[in-house]
Amino acid sequence: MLTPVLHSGVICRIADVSPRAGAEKGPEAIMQTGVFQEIATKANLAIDFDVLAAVPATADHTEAKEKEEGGLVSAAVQRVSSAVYQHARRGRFVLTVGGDHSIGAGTVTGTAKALRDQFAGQQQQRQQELGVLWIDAHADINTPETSRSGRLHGMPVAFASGLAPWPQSGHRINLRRFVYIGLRDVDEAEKELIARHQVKAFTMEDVNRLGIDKIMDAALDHLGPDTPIHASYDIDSLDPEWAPSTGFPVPAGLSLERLQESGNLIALDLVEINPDIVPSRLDLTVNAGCRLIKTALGVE
Ligand SMILES: [Mn+2]
Repeated sequence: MLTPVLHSGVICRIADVSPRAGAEKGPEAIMQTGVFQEIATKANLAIDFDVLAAVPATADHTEAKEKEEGGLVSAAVQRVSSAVYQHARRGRFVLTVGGDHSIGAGTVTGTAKALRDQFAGQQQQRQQELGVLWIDAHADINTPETSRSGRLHGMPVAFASGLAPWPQSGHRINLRRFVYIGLRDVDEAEKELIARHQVKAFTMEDVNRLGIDKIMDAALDHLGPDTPIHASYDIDSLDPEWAPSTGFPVPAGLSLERLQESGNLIALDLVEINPDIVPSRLDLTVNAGCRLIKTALGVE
């Protein structure tokens, strides 16, 4: 079994890669709490920090400007992908703090490719194929054709899986090794894509009904034993608007305890911490984020 021993980990801190102001402040807010010093001490971890370039937000929404930004975001996501790949390839646990969820297309493709290269030619096929947990109120699986908003942070799953043309096949994630947890607000076109590709999906309603431990067990069961897992966690899944009964800010409703206990977690993204949307809730959101990071790394 693949055990992600945390000899060292790496924090990729990414400012906003999309033309939407606010989320670029999330990583800084998390860093300032000192949570990483705490983790390093308690878990005796060597943590490296990697700051990845971002795309500056702009208020200019002309068509030409948006096209230019699309190109910049795409280039930034590719940089994220190769940075995550480099770290994961060395067997490091990679935590990426965003920034907006566009980066998810980069992070999961980075680990997917790293595993394939790391275990190439070996018998244990399960270890070669990444499992992905997408913990989010939204499905983020629109393609550029189906998206109504045109926003790239609603499309990372489509790009990462090849539903939208982007990564080389060696980087693509497999939608049969992919599980949604916490869905709440899914477009019709997305529902169709999820059904057509038989993607396993648990809604927030499922979580509220059965509890996160049962849902997580079912998700891990679906991915199969010995499957290395990358969790991509959108903090907006904790927002009371989307998850009213999870008791925000303590994310008991979407906790990662069970996942950590499985020993299969190799990477985590924490995205969309956006102080500008609800400034008064910043501390709560940041605390919830820190708590998730600690849980994922098994630090009390
Ligand atoms: Mn998302």
